[in-house]
Amino acid sequence: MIDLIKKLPKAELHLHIEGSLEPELMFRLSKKNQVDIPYKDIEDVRNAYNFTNLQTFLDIYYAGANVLLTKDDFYDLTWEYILKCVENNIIHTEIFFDPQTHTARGVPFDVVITGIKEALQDAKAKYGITSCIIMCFLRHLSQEDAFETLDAALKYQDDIIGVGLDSSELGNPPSKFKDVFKKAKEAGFKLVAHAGEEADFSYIYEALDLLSIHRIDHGVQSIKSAALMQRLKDEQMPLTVCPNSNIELKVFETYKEHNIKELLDYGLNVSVNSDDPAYFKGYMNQNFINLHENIELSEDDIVTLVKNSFKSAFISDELKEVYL
Ligand code: ES4
Ligand code: ZN
Repeated sequence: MIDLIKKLPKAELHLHIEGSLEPELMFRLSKKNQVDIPYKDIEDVRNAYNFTNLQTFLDIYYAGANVLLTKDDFYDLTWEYILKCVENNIIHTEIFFDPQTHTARGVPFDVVITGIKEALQDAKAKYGITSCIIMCFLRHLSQEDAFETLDAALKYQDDIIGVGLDSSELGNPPSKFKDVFKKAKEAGFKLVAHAGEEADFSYIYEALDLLSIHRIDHGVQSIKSAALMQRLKDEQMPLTVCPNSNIELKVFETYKEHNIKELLDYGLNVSVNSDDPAYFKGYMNQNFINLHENIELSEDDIVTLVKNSFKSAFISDELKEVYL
């Protein structure tokens, strides 16, 4: 089984590039840019990665991102993730970035997007890896702030395929961003949103009905509503599930309690993704291996999960045919 997991060409649909910042690169950039980080060594960092919920993770994740300043920093960050794609046999990836985390520190939007984009161009040239970029609004900030971010992105519509919604979910429902998602839709962006990660399934209904999203990020709380499950199945709405993340952030107490197999058996369009792999103990293959070691998944289940990623990717029908 582990052989099959490693050998299958895979796609990733839910990956925060800032969440792929490994401690080694964090230290290198901290020294180079003279930005302090609250750790004395790599071991100290690993010890700090002990989360009790989403917010305890986000506090550490935003602190880590402070070391990213220049175009080269964003290039190096993205390139290191691409090398992990090669190791994990990921042949297509859709990458989230959080522009507000950087513009709030005075790092221009242009520096961030250009560094990421150039690494992705090199990934295509050197490894044939295809990719797209999705810009996320931070939901703990205001809708007005999101509007400013959307305005900055309009210039980069050739580079940014879609917009998403991430950060602190509880207390920041999708309805808060209804108007900015409407504008993003009119501008032609694909739409996704984190929903039903920690918050209840009403957030998933809001994301579907008020934001008109094309995919749900996480969505594991949908299991609490039979009506919602039926709808997600009927619409074959993609759910980009992130098993390691859910365990590390205590959405489920243990791997054995993870509900991905129930979602899959019900007929939902679920995929496996790594979310913030530098913080959640592993990249794509490790997510599959952990699932395999804790949950009874057949070879067919693994193949279905992988196919669902390609099926739900923001790529042309022609490229989908090639990949499927
Ligand atoms: C995130 Cl796991 C998760 N949830 C919500 N927002 C995020 N940003 C980065 N990782
Ligand atoms: Zn996420």
